[in-house]
Amino acid sequence: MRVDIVTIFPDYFGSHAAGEGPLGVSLIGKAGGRGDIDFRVHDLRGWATDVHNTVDDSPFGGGPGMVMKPDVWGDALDAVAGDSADPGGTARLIVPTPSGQPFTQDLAASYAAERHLVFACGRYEGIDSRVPAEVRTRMAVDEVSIGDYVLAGGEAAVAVMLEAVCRLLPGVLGNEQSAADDSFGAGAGKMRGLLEGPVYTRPRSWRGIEVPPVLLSGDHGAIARWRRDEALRRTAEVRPDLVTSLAADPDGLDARDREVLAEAGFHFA
Ligand code: JF5
Repeated sequence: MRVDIVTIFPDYFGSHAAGEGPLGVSLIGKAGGRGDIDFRVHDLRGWATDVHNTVDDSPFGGGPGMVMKPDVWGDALDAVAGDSADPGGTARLIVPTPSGQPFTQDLAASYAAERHLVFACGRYEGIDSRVPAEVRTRMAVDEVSIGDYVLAGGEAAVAVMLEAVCRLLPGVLGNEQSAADDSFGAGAGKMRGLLEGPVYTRPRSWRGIEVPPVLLSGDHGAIARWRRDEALRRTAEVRPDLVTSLAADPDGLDARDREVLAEAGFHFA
């Protein structure tokens, strides 16, 4: 996979070749180091045309802050994702913004299946809205939010998304199963749509707290049911919206699930 990142702060990402920054460490660093991902970080100011390397201007219609200039972004994206840079025309442009569609595990999985991702990091009040509109006439463009809060720029959101994507690439994760089984696991797993319940390791007793005995029982059916019960309780407690979604899916909750949720005080709509 090829990944291009356009930003006015290329230093944020460090040199992944030197193992620096969010691209250099952990799973992403291993993926880059093994050649599974070809990362390229570009300074947007390289496409500015005036002596001050200006990338922003005042908003039409007035208001606070600055808006990133469409001409600079247009030339940058032509160079990084345009026809000559991407002969197959297979690039997908991802623009982090609080007003985008939610970034989900399913979206991460769809990005992990792409050949070429281009991330456009906005700053200030964002990028002139004609840029995504025009680029969309030639390639897939996703305006994506990683959550309901406002960052100073898209760089941290790109680091988050790349970490979610890279661990799904074939061979990147040490344990292939754990990517499918964790919270929001993208696989066809039986825990899909639920948060992970509690996990334990040795010692069996720690500071007077015992590991739940069922986990030591060797009864794999009982363990699986207990884990699902705990996952349901936790999800009902902290993410009732997820339980409501599961309850709306005909295959989402069985009778035992509904019993556990009722005992936990969850009321179905
Ligand atoms: C950004 C203008 C982009 O703040 C974010 C963001 C929040 N959730 N998801 C992304 O992106 C950076 C800030 C201001 C455009």
